[in-house]
Amino acid sequence: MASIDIEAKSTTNGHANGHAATAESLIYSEADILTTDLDALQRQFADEILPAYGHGTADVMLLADLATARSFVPAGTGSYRDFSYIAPEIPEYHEAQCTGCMTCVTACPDTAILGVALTEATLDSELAKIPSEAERVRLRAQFAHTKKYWDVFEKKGEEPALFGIFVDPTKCKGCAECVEVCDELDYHALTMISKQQDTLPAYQTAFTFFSGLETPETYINEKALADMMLRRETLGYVGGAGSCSGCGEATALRMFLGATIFQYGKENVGIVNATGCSTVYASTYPYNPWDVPWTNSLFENAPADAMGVRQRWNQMGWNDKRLWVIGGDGAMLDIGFQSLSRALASGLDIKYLVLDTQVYSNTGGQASTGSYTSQNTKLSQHGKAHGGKHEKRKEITLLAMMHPDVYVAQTTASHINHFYRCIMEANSYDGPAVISIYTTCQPEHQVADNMAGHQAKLAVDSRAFPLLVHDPRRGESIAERLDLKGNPAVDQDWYTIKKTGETIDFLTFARSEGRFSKHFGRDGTPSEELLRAQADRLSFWHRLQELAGVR
Ligand SMILES: Cc1ncc(C[n+]2csc(CCOP(=O)(O)OP(=O)(O)O)c2C)c(N)n1
Ligand code: SF4
Ligand code: SF4
Ligand code: SF4
Repeated sequence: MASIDIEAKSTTNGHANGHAATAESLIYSEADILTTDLDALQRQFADEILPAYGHGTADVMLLADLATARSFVPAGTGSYRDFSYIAPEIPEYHEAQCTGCMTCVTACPDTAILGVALTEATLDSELAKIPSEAERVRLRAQFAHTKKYWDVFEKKGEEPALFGIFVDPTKCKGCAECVEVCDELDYHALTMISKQQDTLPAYQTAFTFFSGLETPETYINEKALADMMLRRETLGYVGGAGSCSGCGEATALRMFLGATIFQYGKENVGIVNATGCSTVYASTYPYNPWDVPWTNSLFENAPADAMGVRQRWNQMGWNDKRLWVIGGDGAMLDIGFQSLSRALASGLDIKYLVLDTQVYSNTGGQASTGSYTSQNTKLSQHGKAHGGKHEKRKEITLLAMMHPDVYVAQTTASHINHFYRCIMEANSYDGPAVISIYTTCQPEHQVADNMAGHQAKLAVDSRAFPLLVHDPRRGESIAERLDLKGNPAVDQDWYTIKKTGETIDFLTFARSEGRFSKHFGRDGTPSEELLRAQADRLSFWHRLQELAGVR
């Protein structure tokens, strides 16, 4: 029988499997590994592993043990991670300006800003449990009278609710994305402040108070999709992931899971994740942000892995459980395309989420076939001979549509309703579905930490990444199935802002990101290569217009 030889890092600890921890090296048989007592491992995580990592003593205290051998990490351990030391700033909430729109809660990549709506009576009875008068007053001031939860309910003759926003100081990475989205809506209810000595304890007290509150179902309007995250269960991506501050992928992941849990419940979702940033930041041992079953396959074969899971689940009668594959543009439309194509052709009821950063982000930013023409990447470096990537971009949505009866959508996390609708339609579709999502990657796109949503919106407005939905349930022809709703000026080449007369084209988009900066002369003149990229984006847009019957 095969065995695994793990060098013990310490000789002092007890061990989950009853092995004496005195040897220099621990030998586990395959049987040991396959018959691991998972309950014991869970307890070991709670009692030893997480506290040791929390205190920074893991390196010297912990054995390289069976949990490590099995790559075992229990669900949702990210909630124990403390990031409070990494950012000098944190958002401050100005309740008087808040409308309760939930956009900040939806946009935060780290599940670090949350909302609650509750009646005055409930709030008062919860506050009454706090002994300090000053504390009660401070917490009471965190709640707003909004039109959405107060005026509207009052008008209907129903009990109105107060609304509050709370920041978890242990999860916040200080990216300021929440401030940006609130400002874009012109509400200005959040600002970044510098952390002072008393900031973190005050935020922690407020967040602990928030954690004991629950929004009653009456105030969760199923039609206002952004409200889904008022239901605690939808926060199945708990934060504590090792993603960069402001990462555009993480927001998309939180939203996809929130919508799926909202529809099907936490017990009915499973994830197969292709290697990429999303697996590395989701399994920086011992922390994992997923509160649902999750497995990491190889980089290029996640759809094949999911085919096995789907068929086993079906044998067990679990046909209704939702199975999602997550992967980057590298894993899904570039090197890993063959596996995806095979799985789509099988017709199996599996959903695929493509996190399109237009580059192999995790390995340092190499070009994929999803990179834009002229893009400066590690495999298409901008130099004297070549101005960035020479080839044209490959479009996963067109390819997926050419497979038999696949639900296909392209969207972004900043188009909240469009995004949620696509996820929910994919979930309810009886067959394969591919959702391609524009995901801002700060280091590789060279944009600021608070710009994920802004850049995603600009990518749509500039035809860099048009929104689309192809739903085979709508009819036979592609024109019947394909919908470009949500894009500005659907029947035009480019979108022109009426107020200012400014035309938003691919050059506008490129000008706003560092990855294209070398294409502009001192006076702002674009290079030949960039103009070729612009022509490619227009040609793709024309193709979509033609297929949708708009052109
Ligand atoms: C079979 C295999 N080949 C290559 C790698 C190395 N590798 C790990 S992550 C990665 C890039 C992932 O890029 P992408 O799929 O675009 O996801 P992103 O990191 O951009 O989210 C590569 C090449 C690997 N882990 N396994
Ligand atoms: S985005 Fe602004 S207005 Fe909307 S809920 Fe958040 S803080 Fe309130
Ligand atoms: S600053 Fe960033 S991490 Fe912190 S709450 Fe806002 S969006 Fe979330
Ligand atoms: S490198 Fe890019 S995709 Fe990866 S975690 Fe950072 S921002 Fe997200």
